[in-house]
Amino acid sequence: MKTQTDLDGILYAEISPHREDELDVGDGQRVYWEESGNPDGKPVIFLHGGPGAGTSPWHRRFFDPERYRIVLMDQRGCGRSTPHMSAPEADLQHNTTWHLVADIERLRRELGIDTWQVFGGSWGSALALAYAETHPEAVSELVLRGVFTLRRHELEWFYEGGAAAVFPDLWEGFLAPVPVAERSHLIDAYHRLLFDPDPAVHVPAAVAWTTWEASTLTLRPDPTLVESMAEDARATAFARIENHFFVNRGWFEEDQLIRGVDAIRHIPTVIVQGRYDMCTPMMSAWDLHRAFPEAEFVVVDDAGHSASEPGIAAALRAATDRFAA
Ligand code: STX
Repeated sequence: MKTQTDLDGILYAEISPHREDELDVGDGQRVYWEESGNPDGKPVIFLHGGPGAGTSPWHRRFFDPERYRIVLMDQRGCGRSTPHMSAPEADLQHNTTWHLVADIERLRRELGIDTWQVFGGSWGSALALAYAETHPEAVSELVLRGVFTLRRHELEWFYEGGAAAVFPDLWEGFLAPVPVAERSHLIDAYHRLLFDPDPAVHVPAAVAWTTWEASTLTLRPDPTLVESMAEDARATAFARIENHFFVNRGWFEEDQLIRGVDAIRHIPTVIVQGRYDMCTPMMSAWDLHRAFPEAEFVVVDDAGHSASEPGIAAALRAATDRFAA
């Protein structure tokens, strides 16, 4: 991730959790969660990206620790949740969007929280929309960044060659592990590679998949971000989980998340989008804004995808500060 120094003066100082635990969600899965900030503050749940990226300590920094009760959760199979999907016997049959929505709701009840703010970027925005549209009564506000809704054209843009128009150099690295004959359906081809039991096949595929994604998240190259994401075990879980969700289109009907917004238009919402987001381009945030005009729509003109982009981080913090007041 970007170094702390980059975000000093934009986000809150780094803090430690005062509570860490795992929730047994059944299916042999244990979901890591932690609480930091003010135990009597306004509850917020942070939903990380990927899916499969896990949370990081700097994710606590979007929230005023004096005013927020900050909950971070590692979604099934990644981060500190177990079993970790880098394991050779990784089995993703109990890992779908709707399992994650149920896990979030289970955690809310476990923590005795009536309503909470839901803060999610990228995949986290898709999960936040899925959760809010399923349990609108549990959501006090929504903060969404880098909107992603897993529609066909979004997946094709990033994983089937659209963004190659901007990054032909990096795209060669994404194609490299895939046999030439299989390059017309890259998500499917990657599915075979990532779930091959041989680490000599699945590890390089996972690293190539993750390197492509990590290299295109920021307006300017960020080698530290790429290096941290492309480490073998982390990349394997990330690429497998993402690929599994994308092969299955998130278990959504096409356009389900945007069509479903009528259920949540009463919820105070901020949408933050980088103009030069190459991973989840602005078309999706725009479609959401059109369907949900009550939400505040903030376009950051000099930013890519990542929440660590200074303009994005500042807009997110402004949103959480306003909702805390
Ligand atoms: N995946 C987009 C996403 O949620 C299509 C995502 N990509 N990278 C990230 O998230 C991290 C920056 C969180 C690793």
